[in-house]
Amino acid sequence: MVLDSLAKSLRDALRRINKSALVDDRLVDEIVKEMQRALLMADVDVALTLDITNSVEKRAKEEPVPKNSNPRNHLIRIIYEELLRILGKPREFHVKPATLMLVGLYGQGKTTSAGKLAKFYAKHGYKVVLIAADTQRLGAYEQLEQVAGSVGASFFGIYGEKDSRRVVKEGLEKFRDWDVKIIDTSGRNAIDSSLTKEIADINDIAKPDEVVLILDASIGQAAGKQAKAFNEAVKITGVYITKLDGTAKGGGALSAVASTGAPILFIGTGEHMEDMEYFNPARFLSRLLGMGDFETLMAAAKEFQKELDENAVEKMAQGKFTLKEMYDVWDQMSKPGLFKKLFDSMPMAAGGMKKEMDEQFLDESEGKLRKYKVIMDSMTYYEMENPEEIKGQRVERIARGSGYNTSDVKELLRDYKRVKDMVKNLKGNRKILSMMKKQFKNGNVPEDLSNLPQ
Ligand SMILES: Nc1nc2c(ncn2[C@@H]2O[C@H](COP(=O)(O)OP(=O)(O)OP(=O)(O)O)[C@@H](O)[C@H]2O)c(=O)[nH]1
Ligand SMILES: [Mg+2]
Repeated sequence: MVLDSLAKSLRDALRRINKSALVDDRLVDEIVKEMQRALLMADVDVALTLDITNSVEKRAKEEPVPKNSNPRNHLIRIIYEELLRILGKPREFHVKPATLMLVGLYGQGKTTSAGKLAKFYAKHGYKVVLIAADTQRLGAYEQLEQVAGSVGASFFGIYGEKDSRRVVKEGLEKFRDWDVKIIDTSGRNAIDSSLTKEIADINDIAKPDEVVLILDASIGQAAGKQAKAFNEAVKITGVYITKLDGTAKGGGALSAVASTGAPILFIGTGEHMEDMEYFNPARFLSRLLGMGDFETLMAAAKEFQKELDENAVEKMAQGKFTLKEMYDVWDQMSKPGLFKKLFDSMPMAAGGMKKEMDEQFLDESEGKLRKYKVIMDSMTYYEMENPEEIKGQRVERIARGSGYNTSDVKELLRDYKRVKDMVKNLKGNRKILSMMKKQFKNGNVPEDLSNLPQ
């Protein structure tokens, strides 16, 4: 588990809030003190820690509790929102054909992460080549070749060649038709002029879509300084923080990098090739706090409130329901039961819709949902947004990437269409629409945190 002890302290604090009969200043003070201790132990910067915890204290003592919440949930929400601030903003990342250059100092995890990224892209059905541009370290060629073999990616290197520029030029030329090219560059002990020059040259030759800085989480706060220095030397487009599984200082690394404004794109959570995750601050925090569905419920509550204002219940009924919406719901609600819970909390039972939903969709076996998620993971952003374009070759590529058959992909598309039609049918049902609106207006949105798994 990532950031074990920070997670444990924060979870204990939330549990305590949930159990307390009364939210008073004394409880807030104790919780704030516990948060301070936990964040500092995780190597989060002192000033940042104080900023966050002071803000929690002030808001908890001064902000009125919204009428659709209660003091306990309100305090938890404040803690969640303040902690989220230290993780930075997510960067949209689209899985599509691309050239990636990985940079970083010695031993940060560049070569391992190159393999993980190759596997990630291959899972999406793309043809990937790993290019060995680390011409400095002995054995770098063999290591990358071995990694490429283990993830089923192609490999290019020139054995014994010292000029990384030549390797990159020839590699890109030879593997021109490959979808994804990942360049593993050489490290140094520190950022020096030879490293910046080498990276700048490779950058000119390869014109990569992404320049990803690889940083070892165990350096804690120092990751922020490194991110800044690299960003000044070469423009980085994202950061990959490795070894979050094996350090107590991960909180420091994440928060320090986020505070430089460099987006954290991925995290490495183990030595195996599948131990990598796309980094989404809100999702990461919900999981850390042991509330897989916390963010979703919050987001849903907020979203519905907003939609109400914009009259978007009708908008949704008019059709913005792509695979992306469907995926987000599934992805965030790891348990299908929660999906059902959300729908149950809507007053749809009145129409035949809920029954139909149950039959068609919600009560499907977990296996099917899991299968659909894997298939959707193999789709590109464009495909998720435009499901009607998924046919022919695309179906085949997605099937190949996910390890399922084309018939499974088609089945998913059929089910998606059914749900979409159901949502669309809402449009015609004025009675249900007006009931939904009234319900939302009453603030009757799912925000009951007391039932969440502890
Ligand atoms: N636990 C854990 N170990 C990791 C992770 N990422 C990389 N490692 C390990 O870190 C060590 C160094 O990784 P490399 O990928 O060789 O690092 P590098 O940056 O390519 O190193 P140089 O080529 O020497 O500059 C290896 O033992 C990896 O197994 C991770 O996310 N978790
Ligand atoms: Mg390496």
